[in-house]
Amino acid sequence: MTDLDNSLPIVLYHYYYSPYAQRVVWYLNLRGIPYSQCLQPPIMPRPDLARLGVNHRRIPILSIGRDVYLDTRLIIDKLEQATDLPCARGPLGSPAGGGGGGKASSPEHRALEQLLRIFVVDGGVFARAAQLIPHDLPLMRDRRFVRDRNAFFPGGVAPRELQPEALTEVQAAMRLLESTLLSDGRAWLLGGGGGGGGGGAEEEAEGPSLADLEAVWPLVWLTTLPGALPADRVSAAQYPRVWAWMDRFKAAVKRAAPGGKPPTIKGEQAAEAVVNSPFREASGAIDGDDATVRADGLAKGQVVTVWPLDSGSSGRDVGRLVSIDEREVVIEVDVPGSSSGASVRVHAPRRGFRVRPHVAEPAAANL
Ligand SMILES: N[C@@H](CCC(=O)N[C@@H](CS)C(=O)NCC(=O)O)C(=O)O
Repeated sequence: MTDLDNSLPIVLYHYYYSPYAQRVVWYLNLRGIPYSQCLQPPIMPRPDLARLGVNHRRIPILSIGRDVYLDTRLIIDKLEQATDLPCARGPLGSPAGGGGGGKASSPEHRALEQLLRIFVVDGGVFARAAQLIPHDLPLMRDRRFVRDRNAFFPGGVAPRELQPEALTEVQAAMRLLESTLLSDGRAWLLGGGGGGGGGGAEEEAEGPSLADLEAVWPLVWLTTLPGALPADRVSAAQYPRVWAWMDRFKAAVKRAAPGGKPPTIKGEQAAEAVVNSPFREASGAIDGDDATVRADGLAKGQVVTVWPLDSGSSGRDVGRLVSIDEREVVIEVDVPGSSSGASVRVHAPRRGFRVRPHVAEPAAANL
C-alpha cells in the first residue's frame, strides 16, 4: 500500500455525461476528497491527455501527482487504499481491499462488493444499458459523435435491433436487486453498518457503501436519459425498492457534496500541475512469477505497450516498464516535447488490459 502526500494535486479528466466518470465523481464526493476537473471533449482527439503522453482513449482518467490512473476499477481501488488522503470520510469498501475502516465487514460483504462490480462491468449490465441510449438525444444526432462511437463499440452505438433484448437484461438486473438484497426493505445493499438491515433512518444515515456504488451507476444513468426506460415497464411501479434505493443514493451524494462543483482547470494548467509534481508512488517491482512476465521475458525498463481489451483498444500507451504484478502494470511515459525529459507514470489494471513488448511501427517504405 502506498501513502498519498496531501499536497499532491488530484485531477479528474472527464466529461459530464460519462456514466463511468460519474461513478468516480460520486466516489470522490462521498469521501469528500478535494479534486480539480479537466473537462474533455466527448470524442477524440483529446489534446489535454496527449500533452501528458497518454494515448488511452477512455474516460475518466485520474492523476494524483505525477501518477496517472486508467480505468475506474483501478482508480477506485487506489482511492480506497490510500491511507492519508485529504478526505472528509473514510473508505467505502472492504477493510481487506481498502485501507481499513471500510464498510464491508464480512467476507460475504467483501465478495458481494467485488461480484457486483464484475456483474455490472464484465457481466454486461453497463453494456446493455448503453444500448438503450435513445436515438433522439441531441448527441445521437451529431454525426461526428455517432461516427466516433461506432468505431468505439464493435456492433455500433445503441443498435436499434438489440434494444428490446437490452431492456430485458436491464430489467433482469433490477429484478435481481429488488428480489434479493433490497427485498427486506434495507436502505443499502449491505444493510447498515455491516448488519443485515431492515431499513430505518439510522441505517440510511450511515450512507452507501462501495457495493451500492458498484451497482447503482448504470441504473441511475439510464433514469437520466429521457426515453431510455419505458415508464410502463421499468419504473418505480415495477421496481419500487430499486427506485427508492437510487433516490437514497442520489440524496446521499448531494448531502456529501453540498458545495457543488470542483474547480475546473484547463489542459495546460492540469499538465503543468501533473508534470511539476513528484511521483505519488514509489517505483514498484516486476513480479518474476507473473505468467505474462515469464512468457514474454519482461524486464524492468523494457519498452512495452499497454492497452484495454474490452473497448477503446486503439488507445495504446507505450512506456518503460516500472512494475507489474497481478493487480496492475505501471509504465513510465515520456511527456512529448519536454525539454527537461519529463515523464509521467501510467497505471493500468491487469484485468481487461494486455501488456506486450513494444514493437516499433515499420518505417514508411520509400517508394
Ligand atoms: N472500463 C473502463 C470503461 C470506461 C469507458 O468506457 N468510458 C466511456 C465513457 S462513459 C468512454 O471512454 N467512451 C469513449 C470515449 O469517451 O472516448 C473504466 O472503468 O474506466
